[in-house]
Amino acid sequence: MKLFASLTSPYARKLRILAHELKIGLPLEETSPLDDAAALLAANPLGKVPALVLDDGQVIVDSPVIAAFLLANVPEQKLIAATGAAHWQALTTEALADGILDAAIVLRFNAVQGVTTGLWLERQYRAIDRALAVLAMRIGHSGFGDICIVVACEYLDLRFAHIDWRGAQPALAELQARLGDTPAFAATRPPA
Ligand SMILES: N[C@@H](CCC(=O)N[C@@H](CS)C(=O)NCC(=O)O)C(=O)O
Repeated sequence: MKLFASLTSPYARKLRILAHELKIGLPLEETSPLDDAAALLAANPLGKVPALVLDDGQVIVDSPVIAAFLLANVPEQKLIAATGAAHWQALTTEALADGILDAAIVLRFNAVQGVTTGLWLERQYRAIDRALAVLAMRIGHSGFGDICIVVACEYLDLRFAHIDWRGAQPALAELQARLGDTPAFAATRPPA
């Protein structure tokens, strides 16, 4: 199988860290979504990364779906409860962390076009702040959830150094300090 992804995509980084922890080989087909490469568009008509292509040609898109696929391939994994309330809690943590990424990507693509103010952008900043506060209370509920949280926080470091999430949420800072240097995080840190 191969994962269409850029080295800076935080959604892809979540999957690469997960694959590392699950000891699943996940070869990368390095692809910038903005290039609209034919191979990516053939795999994912949305033109987004990450997209996973299996050896039989089957395609899986959207990082939560790909994450679920990877986790399902290792039944003895301990990163997320297989069923029950704890399972849904962990997936909700993933969704909140991904939601921070979604808001950050809106800010990022607007900034690239020179748009840095406006009601819609302010709304994204508020969503990020609120979600960070909630995620700080969800630390330690699941290994997978903690990975998702730290991926989102480190993406803010990469693109929005002015967002002082460490000052606002010291518990997140402590989690990032604990996980950020583990081999999976170190091996997938995006180039500056
Ligand atoms: N919900 C998707 C979001 C993926 C996403 O937005 N990826 C960005 C790169 S980090 C992208 O490909 N953007 C290009 C575009 O929106 O056209 C997921 O979780 O995989």
